[in-house]
Amino acid sequence: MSDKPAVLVARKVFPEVVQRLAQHFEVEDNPEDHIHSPEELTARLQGKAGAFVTLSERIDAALLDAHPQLRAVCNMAVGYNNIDVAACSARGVLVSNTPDVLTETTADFGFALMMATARRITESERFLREGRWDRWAYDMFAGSDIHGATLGILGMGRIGQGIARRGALGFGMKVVYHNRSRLPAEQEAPLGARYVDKETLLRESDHLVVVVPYAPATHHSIGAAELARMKPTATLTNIARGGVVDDAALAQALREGRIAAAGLDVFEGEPRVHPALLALRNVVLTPHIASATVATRRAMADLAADNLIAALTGGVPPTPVNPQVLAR
Ligand code: 8YV
Repeated sequence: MSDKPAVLVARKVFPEVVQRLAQHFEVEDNPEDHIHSPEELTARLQGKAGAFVTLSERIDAALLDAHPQLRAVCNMAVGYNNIDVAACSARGVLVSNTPDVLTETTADFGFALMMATARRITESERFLREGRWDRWAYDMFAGSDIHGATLGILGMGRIGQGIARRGALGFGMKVVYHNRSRLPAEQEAPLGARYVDKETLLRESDHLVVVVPYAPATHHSIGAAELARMKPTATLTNIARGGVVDDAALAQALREGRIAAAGLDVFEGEPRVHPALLALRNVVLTPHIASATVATRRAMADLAADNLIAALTGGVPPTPVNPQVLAR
């Protein structure tokens, strides 16, 4: 028997990262990338002191109660709505996430998705591939401008600010935002960003990008009532979490032309996608890949591993979500 603590790496990740963890731990990994049911996850956590998890693994009170030996849950994601942090804290289980390392990559993608949506890139590509392009036409796939337009940001955290920076400094967009709290003046000023109430944000945005974390308080932050307040020419981009936008209400608003188009990287109940969205032409749909560059995914995996190693070897985890657990 080894005296190394045992850990679970719940999903397939970079072999180099698994090897690094194996220098410190008895690692049970998942090279076949099997998606575990809650029962299977509970079974695989048997005897594990730590878990390297992703958004696909739900860590709740029942699972924690079945595993009192568990001391650290390290998420390879900046968002952690898959983890009941309060239940972890109450049981002294450290939770960590992967902020900062994915900010710029995710902001790049959010901006690209917004542009693809406004300029109808995937819709026009489908048309071309289907062999339907036989002439020039004055209004063929005419979309809406990015430069000079009003960029609305719901959720002005690190990623929201990254998108605002791209819009203001790169494309001459006017930036309006709504957030739990207003940014300090020295952060607003270089972007010319204007803090507005949600009503004004919805009314003024030509391109609204949603970047708030998911929590009960942000559930369906954009639903039928909010969509009704937007411009009929506006686009909506969601790179936050499924559930922040009401997908059924969005599909209906898009069908009825109440907004022009939507770009969605996240979905309620993903990897399933609402069939009403799949039936629309004025949507750009991507499979939750905003952080997916090789370098950023590697940095996220390394940071999750750094947290796990520190948490279980007496070090200081770099990015804890519930640092109060460490003080005990
Ligand atoms: C992850 C994400 O790839 O970081 C996040 O919160 O949504 C993505 O970057 C995904 O959550 C996998 O855990």
